[in-house]
This record gives sequence, structure tokens and C-alpha cells, in this order.
Amino acid sequence: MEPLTVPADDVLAELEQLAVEVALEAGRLVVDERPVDLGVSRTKSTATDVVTVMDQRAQDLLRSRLREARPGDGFLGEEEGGTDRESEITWVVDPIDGTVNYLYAIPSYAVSVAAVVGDPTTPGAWRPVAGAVVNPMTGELFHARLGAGAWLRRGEGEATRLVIGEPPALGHALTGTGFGYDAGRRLWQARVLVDVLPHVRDIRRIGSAALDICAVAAGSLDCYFERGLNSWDMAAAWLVLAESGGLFTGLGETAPDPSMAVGAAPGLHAHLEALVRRAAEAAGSE
Ligand code: LIP
Repeated sequence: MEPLTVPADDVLAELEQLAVEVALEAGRLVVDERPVDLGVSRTKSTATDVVTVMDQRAQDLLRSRLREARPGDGFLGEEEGGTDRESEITWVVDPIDGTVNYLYAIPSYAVSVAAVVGDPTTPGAWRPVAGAVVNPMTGELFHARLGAGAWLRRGEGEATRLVIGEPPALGHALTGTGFGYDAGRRLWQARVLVDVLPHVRDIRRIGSAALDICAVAAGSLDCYFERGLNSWDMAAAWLVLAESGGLFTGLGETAPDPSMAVGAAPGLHAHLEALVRRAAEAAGSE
């Protein structure tokens, strides 16, 4: 893998501020322009189409603002593939992470915007260097840049630094996870869950990977695991968790990738990773 070149801190600070600004603007769009009857008409295919339309509109806004500010950077969004870049930065965005929650008006969805170095289309060949995750319904803004800590701002309040706490034992760990859309993937995830659930305090399935991972940094979850995450689901939240002092990896010593992502404080991470690895081995192939 090519050595990853990280920009100087003054550039990272600009990237972090830009991620915050565009994530907040996209968050306002998806809330202000959400049709009031969307949740009611959710049984109709048009409802899902409307969610897709809002996803695309928010992504178009993000691409436009980021390209205006930094024309030489690459762009990779959930709704479209990667673009070429002249700089060392690619913007990896999820315009609405937690789309089913958005459809049902459940206030747990996020706009995730990350600046990454390397190739975000190749697992293990990239890492985030600045980013922001916004829950536009609660006003929670998580943001971080490499080496400068993770921060949480609620509404117009002051930002507080996130420092992950001393974790509980695995058996007392409130554990976040999620499930894919494909039936075969969900059957495999259910098999894994059967072997994990008896060994943790409880499970929470919030419905947004970005918010789950940030919740571990903020202490409202003790740990998290999920199979099936794309780079855009996790890029910004990975940095928030890492900058809070947490660990975010795949199974073994690997980087997080679609096969598995495991996040927790250092004292708990190895225990959860071993439990999830055993459960995944027992669950066999999908
Ligand atoms: C969601 C993820 C979540 C997963 C959901 C869904 P989306 O992303 O953030 O972790 O459990 O099934 O994939 O599709 O709402 O952007």
C-alpha cells in the first residue's frame, strides 16, 4: 500500500471546518425539505423514491460546495462512485446515513462528511484525516481532525472534547450493531447475534452506523460491531472515535472494512473483537 501523506495541521483544520460547514448545510436541507407526509406514505414506493431524491439532493449539495472550495480533491458518495483527484484528499460522504429512520421520521440519522487520504475504494488503503457527523434532528455535531481530538457540539452550545471513558467488562457492555438489507446477510448477522447477545449487557440497533460509532466516542454506547459498512458509512465517525481514544478496526489487526468493523475503548476492544470473530467463524459463510 502506498504510504499515506497527511497534510499539515493548518490544512487539516481547514478541512475539518469545511466538513462541519457543508455537513450542517446538508443537514438543514434534508430536514427543511423533507415532505411532511413522507412517513405517512411510507407504504408507497413513492416514499422510498422521495428518500432517494433527498439523498441525491443532499449529495449534490455536498459535492457542489466541496468542489467549489477545493476543486482538486476527489469525491466519493453513497450515491455515486469515486472521481479523480489532483490533491491527496478525497471527500467521502454519506448524505443520509440511516435512511430508514429518515423515512419513518425517527430522529436518528446523520450527514457524514470525511476528508480521507489514500484510496477509499480499496479496503485498508485509506484513512480519514478530518470529518464531521451531524444529526440534523438533535443538533448534535461530532467533528475531528487527525491529532487534534474529537469534539461534540449540541446546537449553538460550546463544543466539548470527547475522551472515551474506562470501559465496563464485556458482560456489562451496551453494544451497538446493525443489519444489512439483503436477506442472506441478515440471516448471517442473526446467527452472529445469537452468539454475541448472551455475553454483553444488551444490544442497541440505532440504524445509523455513523451515529453508532460516534455514540461509542461519546459514551452512550460502550462498543459497536457491524458487517457490511461502506467507507461512507464509517469514514468520519471512525476519526471521531479514534480521536476520542477509542479503537476502530476490522477483525484481527486489520483496518475496518465491509467484512467487519469493531469499535470500543482499548480495554474492551480486544474482548469484543474476539467474541465477534468467534461468532463470525461459527456463523460460517453467508
Ligand atoms: C445504514 C447503516 C446502518 C445499517 C443500516 C443501513 P443507510 O446505512 O448506517 O449501520 O445497519 O442497515 O445500512 O443505508 O441508512 O445509509
